[in-house]
Parts: sequence; structure tokens; C-alpha cells
Amino acid sequence: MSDRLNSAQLMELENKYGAHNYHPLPVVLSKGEGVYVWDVEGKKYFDFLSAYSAVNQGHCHPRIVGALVDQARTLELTSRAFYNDCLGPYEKFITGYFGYDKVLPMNTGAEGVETAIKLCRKWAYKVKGVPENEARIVVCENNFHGRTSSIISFSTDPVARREYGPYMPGFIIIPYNDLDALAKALEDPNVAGFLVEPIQGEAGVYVPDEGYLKNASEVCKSRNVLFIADEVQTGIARTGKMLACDWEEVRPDILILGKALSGGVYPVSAVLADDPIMLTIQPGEHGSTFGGNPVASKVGVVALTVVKDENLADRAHEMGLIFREEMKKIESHMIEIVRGKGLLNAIVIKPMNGKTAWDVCLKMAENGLLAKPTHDHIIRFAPPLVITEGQLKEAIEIIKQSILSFSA
Ligand code: IF1
Repeated sequence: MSDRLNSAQLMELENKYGAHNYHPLPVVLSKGEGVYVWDVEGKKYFDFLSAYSAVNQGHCHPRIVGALVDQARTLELTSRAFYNDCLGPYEKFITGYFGYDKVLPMNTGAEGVETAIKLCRKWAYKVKGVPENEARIVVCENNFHGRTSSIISFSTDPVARREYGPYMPGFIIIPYNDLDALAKALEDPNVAGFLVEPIQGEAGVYVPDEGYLKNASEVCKSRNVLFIADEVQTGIARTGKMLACDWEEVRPDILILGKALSGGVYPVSAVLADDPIMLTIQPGEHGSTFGGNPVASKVGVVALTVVKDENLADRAHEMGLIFREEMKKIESHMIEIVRGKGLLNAIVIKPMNGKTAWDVCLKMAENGLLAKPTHDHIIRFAPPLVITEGQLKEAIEIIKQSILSFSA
């Protein structure tokens, strides 16, 4: 044991040799299984972040890790210069699973969003007939779609955006959850797409009014504008349905998936669309060295199979109902709002006696549960969807005791 580094030493290494682009909770993790993670000192925690919803199937799911290891030993990467024997079967599987003609495989969520933007523009020029370089995409205030320079160009969060200019033009920003603003923006005939998160994750798990997605998709249809859903965080059973759009029976024209598409073991993202849209991109016009590689393909099939085999959507729905009900029962003035859908939830914290959401998260960590504040006053709660009712009750007790320790 003595040659192993302790938490303090490992944090010091990251601080000294890593870029300072994060401010993590002071916990150093070295092992995970299901809903639990362990730090290097052996302390066990409930993981209520799930790597921002990448680990919906639980840490180190044996079937998913099995697929990863088997394929890594057999054939890891060919590039798309050649065919491989995993990609076709994966493409058939995922298009059948979500009901689209075609898939374009990428690696990270941001690449999925970039791909959707490029696809939407290509469709605008080739099919809709927008004059070249005039296509616009409507997006929402407080969006989060990733970190690339195009994507942060239409962010409204100064922390994500400032001092990274010059910015990419061609985006129109409207308020979220505002159908009038959308209808007005779509009067511009050069609008090609509306890119939206069905629930805004980074904004603080902001759930739009019922009917917003349905109406928004209908306005888009009437204006020949593509409805593009970023389900990187909300997708794959997190909100209690396979897709958050399923809650309103909305079928996006372009669907972006990432994170849990691999159960967290590998970066895998995908853009799904039907032929009239997807086939506007021709050979050589878009791609990625790693997108659609054999390991990602095998992992994707198994990760999605696990979601169905283990009924994770229904489980997320049921556990989410219990979670929000129990959170609302906690008698503390620190809890301002409890909101969410399925197992994507947030509590808005009112600081008390100088104690903020960050302090609550430190206290919860001390008590054996990991969650991360967003925007200083919001805590996101998103455990792996494999959580049992017994585990959930235990976790709820930790959250409750932690909050009450400040405000009793
Ligand atoms: C970070 C937040 C979550 C996403 C949606 C695309 C992406 C994301 C809806 C890009 C990524 C992440 C990235 C991570 C923190 C995290 C996050 F707090 F920033 F907003 F989940 F809530 N679309 N979300 O949520 O996917 O390229 O990262 O694979 O530190 O940036 P990616």
C-alpha cells in the first residue's frame, strides 16, 4: 500500500500538471460498480452524478465491459477507409432501435452536435433551397451543447464563451420554453433548424412546460425547419422514457445521442436521421478517425441492449417519482425547488448561514454520496438507473441528513 499515492498526493498531481479547466470536489475515485464508487482510501459513495448521465447502466457493467474487452482484443480500429465487421450490424441495430433510416457515428457529444449542425446546413442548401451561407439555426438561451468553438459561439453562458472569439455566425438565440419566440424566429425563411435540449441539463435541469416540445416540433414542421433534439444527456432512459422527446411523442428530424450510448466505458456518439436528410452528406464531406470503430460499435449494441433488458426507462421513472416526493418532504428552508424528470433531478438551494450548494455537496460526500453543484445554487441528482429502491432510500437519507445538518 505504501507505494500507492493517497488522495492529497493525487489531487496535487492534477493541480500541478493538469490544465486548470475544472474545479472538482476533493474526492479521488479509483473503483466503481453499479451505483457505487470508491475513493483511493477505500471509502464508498453513491454516485449521484453518473458522469453527467454517461453511466446510466451503472459503473463497469459486466456485459458492456465484456464487449469492450473482447473487441479490443480482436480488432480495435480500422478507420473508415475500410469496412469493418462490427459497424454494419451496429448501424442496423441502432437505426431499428430508435426508428430512423440512417445513423452517422461519432465519438463525443459535441461532435454529435457539430455533425447535426453541418447536416442541417447541408440539407438547407441542397433540399430546402436556402441561398448558400445564409442558413440559420435557432437555439435557446442557457443552452449547453458542448465545448467546441462553433458550439460556444451560441452559448449564453459567459464562462463557457468569453475570450474565445471570433465567433461563428448563423445562430439565432431565443428564450427556452417560449413558443411565441420560436414562431417569430421561424418567420425568417432562411432558418433551417431548431436545436434544443428536451430538458436543459446544465441550465439546472430546467423542464419545459408540457406541450412545449410537441408544439415546437409542429411549428418547425409547418415552416420546413428541422427539429434537432440534443438528447446527449436526456436520452437513453434517463428521464423515464427511452428519449425525453417520447414524453410528448415527438420524433426529431435529427436526433443526437452520446454519453450513455456506451454506458460510460468509451466515447460513443451518434446522429440519427432519415434518408432525405442524411444522404445530403456525400463521401469525404464529413467524418472522424474513431467514429464507428469496431469497439464503439460492439459497445453501443450491448449498452443499448442492457437498457432494454434491465427496463431502465421504467426504473428511472419509478425511482424518480420516489426521489422527488421524498425530497419535497424534507423540512428545510434551504430547499427552494425540487424539479426533474425520471432520474434527472435538481434541487435549488437557498444559501443559509453562509452555507451554499457547494457546502452541501461536501457534506454529502463526507456522508457517502457524490453530487455536483451547478451555477452555485443548484445540485443535480442523477444516479445510475440501475439503482434499487433500497439503495435509493438509503441515498435519500444521506441527502436529507446532510441538508438538515446545516438548517435544523
Ligand atoms: C463538461 C454540463 C452536463 C450535454 C448536451 C452535448 C454535450 C453535453 C446536452 C457535449 C455535455 C457535459 C460535458 C461536461 C459537463 C456536462 C454537463 F454540466 F456541462 F452541462 F452533463 F450537464 N449536449 N455535457 O449535456 O458532450 O462533448 O462532453 O461528450 O465538463 O463539459 P461531450
